Amino acid sequence: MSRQHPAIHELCVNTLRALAADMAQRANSGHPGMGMGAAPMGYVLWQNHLRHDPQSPTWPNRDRFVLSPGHGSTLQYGLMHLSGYSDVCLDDLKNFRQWGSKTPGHPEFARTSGVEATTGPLGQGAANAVGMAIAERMLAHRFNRPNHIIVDHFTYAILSDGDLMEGISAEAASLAGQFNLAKLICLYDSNDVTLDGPTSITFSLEDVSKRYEAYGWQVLYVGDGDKDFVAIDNALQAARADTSRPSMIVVKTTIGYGSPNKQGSNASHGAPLGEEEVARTKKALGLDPEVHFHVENEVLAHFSKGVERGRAARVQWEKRFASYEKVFPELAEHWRKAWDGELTQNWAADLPVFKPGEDQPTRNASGKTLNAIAAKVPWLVGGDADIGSSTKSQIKDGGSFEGVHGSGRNIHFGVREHAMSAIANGMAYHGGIRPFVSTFFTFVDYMRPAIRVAALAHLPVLLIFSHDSLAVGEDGPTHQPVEQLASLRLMPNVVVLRPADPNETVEAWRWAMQYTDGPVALVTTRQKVPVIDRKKYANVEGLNRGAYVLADPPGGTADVVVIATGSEVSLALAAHEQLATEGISVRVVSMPSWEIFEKQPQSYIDKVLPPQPPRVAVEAGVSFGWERWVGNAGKIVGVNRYGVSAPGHEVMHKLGINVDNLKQAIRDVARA
Ligand SMILES: Cc1ncc(C[n+]2csc(CCOP(=O)(O)OP(=O)(O)O)c2C)c(N)n1
Repeated sequence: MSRQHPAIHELCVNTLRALAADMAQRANSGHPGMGMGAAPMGYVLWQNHLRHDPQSPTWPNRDRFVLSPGHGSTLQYGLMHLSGYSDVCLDDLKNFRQWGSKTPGHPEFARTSGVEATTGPLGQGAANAVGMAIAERMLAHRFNRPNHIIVDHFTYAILSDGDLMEGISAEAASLAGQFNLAKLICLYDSNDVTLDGPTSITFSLEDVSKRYEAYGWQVLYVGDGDKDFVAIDNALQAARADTSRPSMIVVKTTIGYGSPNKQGSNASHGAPLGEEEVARTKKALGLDPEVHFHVENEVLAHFSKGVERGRAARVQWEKRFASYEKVFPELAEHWRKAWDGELTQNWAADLPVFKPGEDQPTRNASGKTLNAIAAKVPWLVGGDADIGSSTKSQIKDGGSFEGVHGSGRNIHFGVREHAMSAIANGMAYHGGIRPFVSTFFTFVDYMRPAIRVAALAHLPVLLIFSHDSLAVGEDGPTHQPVEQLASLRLMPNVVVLRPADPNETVEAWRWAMQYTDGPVALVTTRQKVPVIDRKKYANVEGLNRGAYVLADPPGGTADVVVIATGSEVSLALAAHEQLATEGISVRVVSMPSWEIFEKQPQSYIDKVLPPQPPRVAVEAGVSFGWERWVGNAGKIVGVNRYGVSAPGHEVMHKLGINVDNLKQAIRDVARA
């Protein structure tokens, strides 16, 4: 950091502060305080360390930057604007938080080129950054060769008091320490203020530095983060120099720095300063109070030096990659495929096929399928929250991930479901990797905030769940999901797949691997289910349409259509056969995925579910939502209560998920 020209540093930082105040003022909403207070650390990081190139925002070996307190987006947009990102020109700053703008209230991945992660729900970004750092290590291990280093970047994140209060950041930091993720560097904007007031009322006893030291991080301290740019720079250098641990730089700052009446208080946190206060602030910062959204040419010229460093790094990397490509053409081809998410031609060549009689839990079928795919798709990696042996989500011979070199394809997340899910998001943001994560279905509730972000950021994360119903049995109601299917189906852009049998499980994996527009939840059983005889019943390819006619009565006209998912499909088939002897003819529709089915042409939907006859739905979960498919004339066999600790088949039977109950519902609607 140049000590000779402090004035230009100050001018750059104050320009960022004024832009933050102007953006919130113009929008009449937003959070100016953090953008103003964290401007020095943002400036020093972007100017002296971050290797990025606004002309090529997605070059693979760029450093990653995550602004975990997304409410401080004024800082991110200011930095992007001064660096020359075409998506963040001056008009975009003026359109902050407006309909269709590239500068939404909180940073949104894929909306604004150069934004690496959707942040806003506090804590998520902290875990995303850990995922990015894991991805970097994994790709480094897979692709780097002696004298041919093509992956070696840092992941930087700014965190706030709010981020550090959220449990997810603790889970993620603990893992980052465990994995020695030395290329992860966090800057903590420690301003002792949150939304409602000073942290003395919420966060004063905890010693964050000691906590991070205990996690195995290097902890550095900057006492005056408002003015001591050299200290911030020195800390960043020390962080980069530590090759054995992640680093946390605690930077003491003043929220709303520069505002005479609001700095240091939550008054500057989440509301515009007010026109007069903005003017007073600019005056205090030595800027012209009359002009808004003003950037001196020398600021742009100075910022271009930081950008030039990143551009040079990118150009140099491209040269390195060109020579890598010559020496390792096959690896380079793999690299391209991994980044494009392009599946090799034979990726599905060895998928298992299960014969009738090979009854097994769908979790087992899932594990076999995962392994068949993993053998062909090396960028499929993931892990579990300490129950991979139960969810059958381990890649055999894949090794356990360790972060020093990045070897191993199985990430042992430990009992940290929330961080696991957000870390997988970070890996997906990073690129070059297709991540999966896994746990018992009932614990999806511990992952929901991260799944929601994955859905809205369109991240292709695979969520593998087992133990999907009351049939979990003896572990009891805490472990028996009932409302989880309905609650996941509620979330826009989450595809839920609950396969009926082992072969539908294979097909579900085949579908999921080819889908990259958002998270897919694969929901499997703990208990054995029969392999459906496809000679007798319809082909499994019907899964690709979300729902399909599995069985029709011999004559073709049904008295009732039964719709079932997962393990209940075999109950529906039993009812179909048994009721035939009573003269009631039943069509069975297997509906592994609502979301895929509802996207089919109406003609197909009407063919599978014609307006007549009436319908019955059966699923071992709450009936909520099934009205949509069965209509007013239909019936739903579901479970609108929590389960019981007892053998699984008994719980299912006694709570109504049995053939007799289903047959009775069918008779009822047939006669109505
Ligand atoms: C999970 C979550 N809970 C609550 C909020 C609402 N919220 C936004 S900012 C904030 C307080 C943030 O304080 P801090 O992180 O220290 O930011 P600063 O005051 O420094 O801007 C809260 C509670 C949120 N964005 N995410």
